[in-house]
Amino acid sequence: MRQATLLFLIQGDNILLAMKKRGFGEGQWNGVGGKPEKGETLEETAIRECQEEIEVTPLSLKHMADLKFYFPEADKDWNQEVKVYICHSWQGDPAETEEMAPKWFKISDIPYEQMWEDDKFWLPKVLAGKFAKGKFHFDEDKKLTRHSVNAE
Ligand code: 6OG
Repeated sequence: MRQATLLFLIQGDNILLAMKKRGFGEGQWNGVGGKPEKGETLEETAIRECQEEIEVTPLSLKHMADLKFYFPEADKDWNQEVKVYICHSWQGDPAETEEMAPKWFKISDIPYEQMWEDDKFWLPKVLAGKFAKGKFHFDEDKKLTRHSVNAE
């Protein structure tokens, strides 16, 4: 399965989400991230994608979750294994780019209804400091049909 990264900046009680302006997940809030380029480690991918998508350079990353996403359309390359990172220190101020429009939210006020349906099942655990492992199956309409999450 192809790999991808997902990263959230955290500052105190706030989390930075970014509105995806195009491509997979368009119109939803999410962390920043994407697929590795040739020869890159996933941490390098997480840093590069953050620079490209919101013009911020992460200075420290904490690996907090491994998630597997499955879709019925085998031809579309949507199935992916995503490593989730949180970041508490970075350089630069989040800025809007062609791909993403960043915005700070209170952790108590995360807009789960405007995010991928899986997020409400694992992100609260990650934000409580747990390492989460999950599998999520979606249907043709990108609705979640079944899932399992373990967190410790
Ligand atoms: P590009 O295709 O734009 O990378 N991603 C997901 N994130 C969440 N929260 N839920 C999902 O459920 C996701 N599937 C993929 C990984 C896609 C970006 O979107 C994340 C990448 O950061 C299906 O290169």
